Amino acid sequence: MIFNTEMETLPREKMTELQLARLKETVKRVYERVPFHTKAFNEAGVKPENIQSIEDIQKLPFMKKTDLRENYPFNLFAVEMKEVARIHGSSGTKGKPTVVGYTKKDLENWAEIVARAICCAGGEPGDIFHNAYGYGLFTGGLGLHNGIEHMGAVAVPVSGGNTSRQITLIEDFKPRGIAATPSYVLNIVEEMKKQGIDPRETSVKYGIFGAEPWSEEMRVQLEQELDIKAVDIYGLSEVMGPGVSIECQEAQDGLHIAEDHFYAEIIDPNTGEVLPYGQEGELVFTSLTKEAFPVVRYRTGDIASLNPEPCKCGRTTMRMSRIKGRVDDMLIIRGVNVFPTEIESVLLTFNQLAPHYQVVIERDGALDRFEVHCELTPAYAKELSENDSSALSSLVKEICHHIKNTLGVSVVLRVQPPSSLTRSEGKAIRVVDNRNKSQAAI
Ligand code: DLL
Repeated sequence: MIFNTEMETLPREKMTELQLARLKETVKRVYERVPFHTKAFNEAGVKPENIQSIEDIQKLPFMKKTDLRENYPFNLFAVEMKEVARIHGSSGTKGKPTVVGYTKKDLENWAEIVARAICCAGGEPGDIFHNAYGYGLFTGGLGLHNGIEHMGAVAVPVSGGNTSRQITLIEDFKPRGIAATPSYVLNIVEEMKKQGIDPRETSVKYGIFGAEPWSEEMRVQLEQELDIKAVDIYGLSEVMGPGVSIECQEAQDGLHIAEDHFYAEIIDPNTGEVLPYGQEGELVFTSLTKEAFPVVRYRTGDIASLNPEPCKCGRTTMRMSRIKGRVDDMLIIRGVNVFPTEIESVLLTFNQLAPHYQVVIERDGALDRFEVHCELTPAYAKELSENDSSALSSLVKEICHHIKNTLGVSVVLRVQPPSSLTRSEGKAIRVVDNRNKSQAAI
């Protein structure tokens, strides 16, 4: 059963027509109700009536994360507080938290968007669904939760953490679906193996993984380890939360955007110029139906590309590529741009390595030193301890060589014993920047 099939299969012209009508309403709403937008529109010399075609969106000014921080907590809300039904936000590890609000109608729309997303991933009404995204200000837990209930599945609101209890509940409740960050699922898998449980033998058939960048190689690993279909779900609190886009289980080839609610653009992050389909750049979203917290051309900081071609699953909605990384998390290693996911892709081709890693940047005199910390699998560590240790140095050489060949950069590789890197319960910290002793969560 697929929710709102009509919206997912509209011909492109019809979708554009709908988007334009909703865009006009949104633009009018923010211009009339939110002083921040009135000022920004006036400065850009644009009025709501100047939006006559969907391309006219390019006349509108961008919004950035700093605008949310500067208007903390509620100055970007477009409704009075008595109309707000819920608040979410970011954890604020990089400064003040950012706060977003939802009216009852926003929450209903979001529940429907997520219900559609779960169906897209292979979910069916009646499924028991293990939701291991964190509940709280973070949108992952409650966002998924309302969608699970809305589609007629059974929500198990386990949240993140307490991994052995998660395993007991999976064993006892026998869920068909599971949602968590990919890094936390790996953590659950590892714990299952420690307990002598074969992760391939559980009841789980599909996984909805996201909230952090992950690679195609990681998908292969998760699908094999758990014998499931794994799909990528994307979203951000500023735009709504999880469900802005999701892969379909049929094609697993790009994430279908809920285009009736969100308009996507790709821009050159340096110039702000809109880029053609297929070209990689920064993802920008405009909300089309949100009441409490509409966003206009919000710069997500995430790198992706767009594909308007209909999908083999039958949906006609625009697809975005998997997120390569965040603009802020791009590593510039001696002039070469590298994202942690690209390093992940290389590491995961070595079956001697466990799928846990971290990039650590150290100050080395005047230069930056990039270290990649990774771990051996327990099986390979055991094999090594029984054989000669020169095998380890040849493995390190081979991995470094592979990184150099594929990404064009030299890194210092630190291969560590099993279970030595910190495990995540939510979003993994992939980059540790020790130059200023500050940590960046991605
Ligand atoms: O992470 C919402 C979410 C919850 C998405 C559960 C998916 C599942 P925020 O905490 O506001 O919201 O963080 C948003 O996380 O701008 C991306 O940088 C990153 N992100 C989210 N999903 C993906 C994904 C939630 N599938 C930020 N792939 C976004 C890569 C992702 N990065």
